[in-house]
Parts: sequence; C-alpha cells; structure tokens
Amino acid sequence: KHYLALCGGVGGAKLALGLSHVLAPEQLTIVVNTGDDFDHLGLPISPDIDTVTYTLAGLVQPTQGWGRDSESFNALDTVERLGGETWFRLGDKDIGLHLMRRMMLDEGLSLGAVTAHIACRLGIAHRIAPMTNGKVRTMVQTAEGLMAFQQYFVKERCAPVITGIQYLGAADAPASPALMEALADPDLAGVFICPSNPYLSIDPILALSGVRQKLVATPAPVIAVAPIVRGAAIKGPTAKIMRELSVEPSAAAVACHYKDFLDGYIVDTADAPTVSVPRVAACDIVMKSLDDKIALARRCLAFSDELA
Ligand code: FO1
Ligand code: CA
Repeated sequence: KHYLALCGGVGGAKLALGLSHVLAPEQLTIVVNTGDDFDHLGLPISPDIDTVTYTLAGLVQPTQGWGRDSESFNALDTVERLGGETWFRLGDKDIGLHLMRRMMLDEGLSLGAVTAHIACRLGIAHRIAPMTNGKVRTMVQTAEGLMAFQQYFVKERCAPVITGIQYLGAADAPASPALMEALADPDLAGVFICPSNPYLSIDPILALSGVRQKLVATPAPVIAVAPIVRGAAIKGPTAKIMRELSVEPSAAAVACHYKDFLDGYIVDTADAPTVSVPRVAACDIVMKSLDDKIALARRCLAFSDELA
C-alpha cells in the first residue's frame, strides 16, 4: 500500500511527521507546496519544503515551527550593515542549506533532485518532493495592490486585506514526477490533504495541470484533515483570509472547498455536528506532542481503510 500526503508548511509538516512514524519509507510520498518559493539575497528559498524537511529531520525550531533550532543570525547582521534586506529572517544554519540548494540548482539539478539529496543527507528516509519542478508563484491581490506571497506573509505580516489569490505559472507547470507517480500508482491506498491553509498551501498544488482531475478520478480515498477548529485557524491567517474572501471560516466551509474530490473528512470533535459533507471522522485534531501527530496519522490510515 502507498499513501500520498499533500502539504504546506507548519501544520502540514506535523501530520507528515506523524505519517512518517507509522508508514515505511516506501509507503509514503509527501508532496509539498512550492507556491511560497522566492529568490531572496540571491538564494532560492522553498519555505514549505524546508519546514517539512527540518521537521522530519528533527531540526526544526519547535515553538515557531519553521527554521532551524538554536539558530544564529550573524550572516543577517552583516547583510544589515551592508544595507541589505533583513525582514526575512534567514539564520546562519539555514543559509548553509540554501548555499547548497543554490549550487545544485545552478549545476542543473531539478528542485526535486535537490530536495531528495538534502533530505537524504539529513537522515530522512521518506520521500519529500516539491509539487512541481517548474516555477509557480502565489500572488496575493490586496487593497494595496498585487503582492508576492512572502512580501504579504512575512514583510506585511498578513495585514493587507486579500481580495484574490493567483498561482502564477500553475496551469503550465507540470506536476512533479513524484506527484504524478503517486497519483498513477495502482497501490495508492489513500491521499491525505494535510491541515494546511487551503488557499495558500493546497490550492497551488490543485492548480497544477491535471492534478485536480486526477484527485477526482483516483479510486483511492481522498481524506482531508480540517485546518480549522471551532472557527479559528490552528495557526496562521487561514480564518482571516477566509473572511476576507467572504467565506465563513469553519471546518465545514473547508470541506465544501474540496467537495469535488473529497471522500472523507477528519474534524475536531467540537466541529463534528457542523459538518454534513461526505464521511466524517471526529477526533482531537490539534497536534501538540509527537504522540498527537502519530495518533492523528493512525486515524488517517484507519479512515482510509474504512473508505476503501
Ligand atoms: N516566517 C516569518 O514569519 N518570518 C520570517 O522571517 C521567516 C523566515 C523564514 C526563513 C526560512 C524559511 O524556510 C521559512 C521562513 N519563514 C518565516 C516561514 C515561512 O515563510 C512561512 O511560514 C511560510 O511560507 C508559510 O507556509
Ligand atoms: Ca475519488
């Protein structure tokens, strides 16, 4: 049996970590959003790939959920003295990884190959892959104009009101070989949509040419884990963005957003009565400890068995 997880940054990485504890390496493909990627200080930043990689390698800064643990910022201090931009907090350890990513991409390796190399060297046995080897850029339409994603998210701290979102390049970007192979695998036994922001982390993956149709068509159960509990995002601006897009921020609304391919939906016990869409499983979905992540991963697997 093989499983596919679609995920964004911090929330998605937590479930991906749980899944990596309950599935053998050859049973799991983790496909990560790259719509947040950008070039900064000459370095190719893939924030969600890095968050997933650092999380599975046990290197992530545990309270913020992204970046390296016990990080220092000496390089960034020099950037500041030299008049460069410092709003995006790249730490010294993180810069080391980015130097290697820059070098390997310049040598002509694909982002997928670079991601696999880094994961392997950091001791990760499971497959982490970008959603595409092409270039997709999430752009946010705001009252203050069209903004690149990291400018909106980090520099402006999600303050501007969103009126629309575009995934530049997505319609022409081929899904990565890892994503295509997983979706075509006759042993595919479940697709898990991690509790990531539907608009910023999952929709860029769905916008790639052919992906949404393949999710609709796959005989494997497609199961999402709600990123919203009691009307509030577990982390990040999901609820704020939904309100700005005139969608009521609720677990039910996220299920509705995925309705064309969703077979099962895992929600927090508190939200179970509010959700009528497909098959629902209710449990405690807020992942704090490693045990929470493993328990939710087991729930996902059991649910995919039930729906098979
Ligand atoms: N998020 C921030 O809020 N501020 C930062 O300065 C920041 C730096 C950063 C550096 C490397 C990296 O891999 C991620 C980083 N993030 C930062 C997180 C990230 O940009 C966002 O959480 C995601 O893009 C949203 O999924
Ligand atoms: Ca289906």
